[in-house]
Amino acid sequence: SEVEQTYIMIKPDGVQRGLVGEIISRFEKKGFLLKGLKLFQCPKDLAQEHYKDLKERPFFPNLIDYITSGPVVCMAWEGAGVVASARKLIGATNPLQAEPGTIRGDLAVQTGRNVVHGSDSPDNGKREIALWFKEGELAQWESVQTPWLIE
Ligand code: YYY
Ligand code: MG
Repeated sequence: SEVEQTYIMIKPDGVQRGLVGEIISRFEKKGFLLKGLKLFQCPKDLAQEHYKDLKERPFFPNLIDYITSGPVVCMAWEGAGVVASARKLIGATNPLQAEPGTIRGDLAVQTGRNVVHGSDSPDNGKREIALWFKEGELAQWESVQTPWLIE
């Protein structure tokens, strides 16, 4: 599959619950390449833009309050097939339905506190990384692991 990028975000509950290292580790150990990383207090307008497709849903105001309730950890990860693979690592939206072994399946119990976000398509990966990161915030680098991960 194509090399692509996905936007992964540890939500405020993940930060408050001390799960930052645990969640980053899941992606790091899998073998994807970290391109961007920051702790960030999200303003309301950015949260609304990020979730604009959901703005007519009844839970939208709660969702915006939740995402802006404390700092989040913003990440850009790169790799072949990273978008779909990250969604699998994250698990189903409702943590009670998420499989054990996934981040939400292991670490969360409620949809409204599901600890992590992941882009749902390569196009949304691009859109979301452009939304959350400024020019120059992504690193250009190569990991020494790459030849041991990709033949
Ligand atoms: O991509 P994913 O996060 O798994 O779910 P979405 O359907 O895109 O919804 C985004 C976000 O909205 C979800 O992670 C929690 C919240 N939400 C909710 O609070 N209640 C719902 N019934 C559906 C989604
Ligand atoms: Mg989504």
